[in-house]
Amino acid sequence: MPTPVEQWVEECAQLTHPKNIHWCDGSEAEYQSMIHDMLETGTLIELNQKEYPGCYLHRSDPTDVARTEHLTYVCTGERQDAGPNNNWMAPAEAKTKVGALFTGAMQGRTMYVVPYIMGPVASPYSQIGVEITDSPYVAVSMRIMTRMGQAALDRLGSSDNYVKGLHGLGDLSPERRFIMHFPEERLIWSVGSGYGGNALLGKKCFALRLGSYMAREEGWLAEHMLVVGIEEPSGRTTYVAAAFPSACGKTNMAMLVPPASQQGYKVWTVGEDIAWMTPGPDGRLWAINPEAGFFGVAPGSNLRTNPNVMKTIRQNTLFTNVGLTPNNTPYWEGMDGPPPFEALDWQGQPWTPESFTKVAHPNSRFTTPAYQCPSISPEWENPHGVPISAILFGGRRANLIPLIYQSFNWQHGVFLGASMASETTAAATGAVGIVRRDPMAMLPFCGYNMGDYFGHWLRLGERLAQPPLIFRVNWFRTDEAGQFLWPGFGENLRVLRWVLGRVHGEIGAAETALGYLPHPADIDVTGLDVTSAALQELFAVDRDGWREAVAGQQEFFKQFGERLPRAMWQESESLAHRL
Ligand code: OXD
Ligand code: MN
Repeated sequence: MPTPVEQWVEECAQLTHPKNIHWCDGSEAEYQSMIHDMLETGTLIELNQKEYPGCYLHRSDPTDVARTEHLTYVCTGERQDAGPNNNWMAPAEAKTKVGALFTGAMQGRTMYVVPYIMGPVASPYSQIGVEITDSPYVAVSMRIMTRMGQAALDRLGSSDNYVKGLHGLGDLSPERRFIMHFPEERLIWSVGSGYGGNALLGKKCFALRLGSYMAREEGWLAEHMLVVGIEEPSGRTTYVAAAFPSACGKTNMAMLVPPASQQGYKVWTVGEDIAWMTPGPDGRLWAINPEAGFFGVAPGSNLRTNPNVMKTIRQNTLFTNVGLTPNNTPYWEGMDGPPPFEALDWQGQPWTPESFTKVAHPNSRFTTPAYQCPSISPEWENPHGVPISAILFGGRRANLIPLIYQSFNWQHGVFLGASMASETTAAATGAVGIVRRDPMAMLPFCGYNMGDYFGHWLRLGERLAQPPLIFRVNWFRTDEAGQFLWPGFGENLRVLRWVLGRVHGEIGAAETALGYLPHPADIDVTGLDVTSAALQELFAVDRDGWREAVAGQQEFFKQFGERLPRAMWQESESLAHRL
């Protein structure tokens, strides 16, 4: 009697007609043999094995270099359940349309069956997925990003409680690219892209879009958040989760190295992109990192911005769309040292510093195992997770939003997350630098109507006897000349120390229209090139600017109609009133 997963694999094979089917066991030998095959076909290029042992370069199709939100759909029976925040297609129409693209799509190719666990192998909060793919690059990437192979099949047994993901490269044409989510069936269909979040289905598709849908049904949260443990000189460690939109420094904050002035502090990495958080029996919120690796943005990474990631990616790492030096090492804009005199760009074309083009694609990435990270937390695989004391919501905003402020309470904190906006980045196709609403940094990732999502957050807070404190942060304020007002990176620890002070009731705050703001004297700026005028600006409340912002927030809220919880609207009215 075939198990449910065997049955489903058979159905997919009948649809896509692969030449053969390979069930991935997740072993090292299997990984090496797949790498070997991809070196033969040119899908991977071997990097300098002395300097970057176990590292390879992949170049994706030039039209397939970032998540494509406009081709990503949530296919619920009722359009309203997907909400105005998602593209929607009726499930039957989606199956017909995309089914046609899958018909015979794997002819002459190998179908890889990739069973995987999202979360630590033995955690009660972990979930199982199976991705079927015709891309060996996707299969090996899944081995880095998840607990992949036999362990997942063993945990699944003959159960049908897993998320199904069917992925095919198709012809890679954006015309025939669709990333379809069927949350009511716990099913994902992705065709026409081999890149990142479009193709590694455990990540955005499962851990966030389907995850958020499942989390609402089951009473937990699936969020676009890093998780860190901040250890103080006293030895006390406090866990903080932080939501930032894509390519806004989550990986850097997750691996923050305290600057020389902050000796005795240590930041431990639990996760750098996604957190699954559940109320525990003690009334606290407990978080696990569902992933096992980092799929991070390469450009801008260097020994100053993120020394830990630079050490992490020196071995066993797949690089995608970075440049290549004559020494066969990876290169990207903002990497340490002078640019190479000559190199190959991300498409393999000759490049020199005079080329006036980017050597690496702005969304070029590394895929690397989390355990290699020097700052990985000893608790990162704790099956019970870590208790979260504070949640930060941060966007990339040149003006208006202070460096940090704290919400009055949980409900106000949910409003701070719900009213967040940020400038767009290269992580998704489309214009860069446009301010768009991005509640909780989840706009591209919430698998259901965001009005209902805000309601879910509000209700979940009621179950927490000790809810995390909620803050908004903005590392990206600039002055009139466009210069950053705050140095950011490791120096953000100075701001995080205020968070710890608030969590432990050890530091005061000023009550303002926006929320609790730090007394500027409580942010330690000794040794920094931050003038008191800059500090004033970082904590100023521009009332006119805020009145305009509230009007914008309300416009955004209106599109959710009856699905918007009254409390969210009331919060925006109260803010307007306080201004
Ligand atoms: C990511 C993203 O890849 O947010 O993490 O785009
Ligand atoms: Mn992300």
